[in-house]
Amino acid sequence: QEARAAEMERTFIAIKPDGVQRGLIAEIISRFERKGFKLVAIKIVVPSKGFAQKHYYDLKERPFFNGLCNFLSSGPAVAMVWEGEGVIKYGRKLIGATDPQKSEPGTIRGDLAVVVGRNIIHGSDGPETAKDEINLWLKPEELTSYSNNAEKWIY
Ligand code: 3AN
Repeated sequence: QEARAAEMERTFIAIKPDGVQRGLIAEIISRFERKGFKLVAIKIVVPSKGFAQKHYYDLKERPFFNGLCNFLSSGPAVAMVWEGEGVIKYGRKLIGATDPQKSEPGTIRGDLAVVVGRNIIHGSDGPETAKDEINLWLKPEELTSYSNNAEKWIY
């Protein structure tokens, strides 16, 4: 059980400023929590513009890059690390397609968002990105590792 916990997959999830302003923090956390994923780090931060540019570095050539960085740095965001088997891929499933017009009902964006520029949540898209984003947003001492009673019923 201890060994398993040490190897468990982790992903970086952020509630963007629109999600925070709309009072959706608990709603979003609840969906990951009820699924059976474990919250191992959380903080609320106002990202600087430079920080947002680092986070979205891969999109720097896209026409919406500047607006996107302004948006992410426009107010508090909630930075989280979630842990669990398959959490990177399944987290993306919980989130839904990038464009809320295309995300299915039942997903976070499908249920709670309307346009791509205000899609309320970010989730890492693969193991490498997850590692990079966790390192970018959180200090090692902000990450926890613990077992709870639920996991022996989940796994
Ligand atoms: P995802 O967040 O689903 O991984 P990405 O990585 O393709 O999607 O895009 C990152 C972010 O860029 C999206 N969450 C969205 O806020 C923004 N974005 C993507 N496409 C557009 C677009 N056509 N116009 C405005 N913003 C966009």
